[in-house]
Amino acid sequence: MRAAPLLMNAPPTVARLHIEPGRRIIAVSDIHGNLDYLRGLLAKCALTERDVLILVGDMLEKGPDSLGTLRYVMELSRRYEVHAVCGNCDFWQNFCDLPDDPEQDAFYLRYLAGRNRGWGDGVIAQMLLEQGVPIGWDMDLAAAKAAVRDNYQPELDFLRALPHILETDDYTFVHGGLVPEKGAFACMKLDAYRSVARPHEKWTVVGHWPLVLYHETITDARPIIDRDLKLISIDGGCVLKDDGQLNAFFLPDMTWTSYDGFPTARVKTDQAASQRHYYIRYGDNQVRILAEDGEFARCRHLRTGYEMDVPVSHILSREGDVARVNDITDYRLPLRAGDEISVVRVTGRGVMCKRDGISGWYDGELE
Ligand SMILES: [Mn+2]
Repeated sequence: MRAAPLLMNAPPTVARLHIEPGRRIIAVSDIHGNLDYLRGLLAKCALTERDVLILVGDMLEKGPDSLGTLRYVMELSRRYEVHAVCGNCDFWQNFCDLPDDPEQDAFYLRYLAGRNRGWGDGVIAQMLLEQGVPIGWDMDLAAAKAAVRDNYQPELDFLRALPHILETDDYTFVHGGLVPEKGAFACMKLDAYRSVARPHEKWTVVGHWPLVLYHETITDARPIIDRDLKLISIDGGCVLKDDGQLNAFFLPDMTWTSYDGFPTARVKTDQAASQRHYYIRYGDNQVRILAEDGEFARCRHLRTGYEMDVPVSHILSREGDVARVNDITDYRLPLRAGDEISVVRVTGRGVMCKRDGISGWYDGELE
């Protein structure tokens, strides 16, 4: 018997959960197949049986190990109290559960053979590779669906069981935004929810929209606690941003920690914050290239006219002297000699680095 597929315009499913007062809730979103970051973050949190771990969607896709992450989450949920909600990258049971349809199959073919538009193999592709099923533009999709259906029942069942909304006595967890009247898919994929959200009755925790995108002049991946909206946004840009991090948000304490895989170093000299800086980011990343000098290009942001030097490797595409660039800032971090920074990348003109969730540059030498 075929399981009922998740239909995008169906009402969201809601799970209710009672959590005994005194237990620590740890909310984590947007792991995106980065198992190393998840392990690193949970080690930093010192997860115990007393904690309630809530994964706020997008466990899978875009990162290196979606299948391994899924299995790790399933294993964790046998040893700890773990609850997950479905993100817009998580409902791959539909690969097996949807009735055959040419348009839908064309989508799955682009996802598999096109390596998810360049992001790399996702969970279904990894299952097929593990089974030795060939992936390519001429692949047999019916055979691929059968191979997944026959060999990954526990994984598919785990995904099928994910609710879109998780309600506790005190909190709501939803991946994109709390818009049940707009259907399941809207709850999973509501971009920049904080910009359109109305005040919530209960504190609501969301992921999906990388926090850095809420800032215009600074690259800040720290969780945002919006007290007017009773909204907590926690997506640190893990995988999606080159300098992203995985945030863990603790309730009821309203504190957080984060993990990234970057090496750390201490700075040798003081550095004052830049007075003027900008963050060119996804969705608003068109620049005119004014000059190029080996490793860097002088760029003028088209919308604002702001000029900064951008590593040439950040240029995503270009047509003549107009280009789109990967997220970049020219912010000089305020630092004191001896401060520890995460080193994102060493360039010929300083170190791209992070400190306390904020990305920027350091011009001096490292210890
Ligand atoms: Mn998402």
